[in-house]
Amino acid sequence: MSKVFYVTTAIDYANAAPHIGHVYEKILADFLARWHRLDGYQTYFLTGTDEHGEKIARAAAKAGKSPKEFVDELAEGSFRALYNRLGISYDDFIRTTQERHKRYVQEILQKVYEAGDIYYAEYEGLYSVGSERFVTEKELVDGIFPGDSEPPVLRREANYFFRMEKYRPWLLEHLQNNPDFIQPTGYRNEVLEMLKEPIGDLSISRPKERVPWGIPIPWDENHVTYVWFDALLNYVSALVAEGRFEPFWKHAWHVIGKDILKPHAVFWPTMLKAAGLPLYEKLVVHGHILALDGRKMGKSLGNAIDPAEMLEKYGVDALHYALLRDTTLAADSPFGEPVIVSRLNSDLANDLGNLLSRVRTMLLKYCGGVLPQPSPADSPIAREGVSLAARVRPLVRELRFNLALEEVLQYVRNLNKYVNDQKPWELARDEAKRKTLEDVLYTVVEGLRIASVLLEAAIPNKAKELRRALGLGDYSVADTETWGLSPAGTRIPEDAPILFPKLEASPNDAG
Ligand code: ME8
Repeated sequence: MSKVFYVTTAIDYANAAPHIGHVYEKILADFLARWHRLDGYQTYFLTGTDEHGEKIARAAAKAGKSPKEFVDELAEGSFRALYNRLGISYDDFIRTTQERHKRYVQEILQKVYEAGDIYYAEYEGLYSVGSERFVTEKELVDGIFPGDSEPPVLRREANYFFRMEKYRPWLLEHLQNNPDFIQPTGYRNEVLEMLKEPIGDLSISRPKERVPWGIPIPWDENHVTYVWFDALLNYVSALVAEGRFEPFWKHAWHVIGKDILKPHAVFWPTMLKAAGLPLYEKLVVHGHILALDGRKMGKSLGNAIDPAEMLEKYGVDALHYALLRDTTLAADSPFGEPVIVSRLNSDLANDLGNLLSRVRTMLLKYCGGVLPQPSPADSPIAREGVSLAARVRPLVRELRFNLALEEVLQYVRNLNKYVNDQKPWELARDEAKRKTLEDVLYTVVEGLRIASVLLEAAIPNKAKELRRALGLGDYSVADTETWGLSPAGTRIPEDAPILFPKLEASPNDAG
């Protein structure tokens, strides 16, 4: 039976440069994609940019550019370029201004229209341009929709509407029957709460005279498609255009932030149902990245960290690792430079990097740089190693990435302790203990091989570099469940750079 996995991120609004929240989400999805590839799943990973709507049109006008020119620069020059440098292992990058996407949106609109689920009506309500949707009085805090910088505006216009309310009982039942559909559970409960009361119908068009920047409604040239109806369809349009709807769609996991829960948990499933498409498998919701003082990060507050600068300073692996290890999906997570520095020093330099350099030094000194032939092993540390994947795998599937990484790091610490206890440097002084010495060193190499594979989704470059420094190639997660796959006789390279150079002090200490 072949295992299939499809993971997506929210497509970022191409209206300003990417921030650390955007990067965090892409790293979460990248971790899932890499893990599933390593664990034998046929995997497809989609990310991209959301390029239509009022918010973008306004930003373009402010920059004195045409919307197309504006989004081209941001999507390619900012978002995609940064994600490439960050090692985000996407298989496809969708932009909602691409023909392949526009064509599909029009096809689905036509289909839902013909099925009778779209009607024309006049509507009056409060509109949030920041969030690009009508909001209810109940959703406002002190007259403002959370996250917006301006209060919503009262708007009255004739639009096309999607009969969303009609699907509410069905959606509620689906959520009740599928406790894992929206995870972590706190977000699922929020959605169950939303669905207790009428959700209304969804306005899915905008008059072209007011918002010309959008996909034309196929049967009415005076209207363009509402940006959310357009954007959500990216998850399917990208697959259809590339002939990959099968086998991937049914296995879709959407990674999104908590502020866009309603569009993904309410609009999107009902849209899919009306279009006669199967539902996605899981909505993976994450909290927000906050400044270290627990406040929202913002340019105006002066407490934002620039992801490009962090990448430049600390590298791909440390940034991925710290964002995965020091956050949880269920809540907002304070994050900043000192967090990266302390994780880099403790887990990566002290525990992992140091173990590698210890074992390399001893192999070169005592074994001529050649991996010895081990005796058949049944030691506690070997048993712990081969059973590690069975503990890490469920933690990944349950979205507890921090705990999954901690599980592997605990094993690395146990390996360090094993070296301290076995004292290879003492064994080396006694020729009668030669075999024991060789077994100890082989055990450490094998333990590091296992740990490196189980950490690879979080430290993709360094995990490979670590194995290269031991003369080893690549392995799957399943290969960590067998002891002894590091080939005896392997010659390790004489020189290898320090895996994670330790940083002297946190930038805060340095002033
Ligand atoms: O919402 N911490 O785009 P977007 C963590 N185009 N994640 C954050 C964050 C923070 N501080 N701030 C934002 C959109 N995000 C739409 C999506 S999907 C069909 C359309 C997350 O650029 C946010 O929750 O405003 C979202 O998942 C993603 O960044 C893109 O946000």
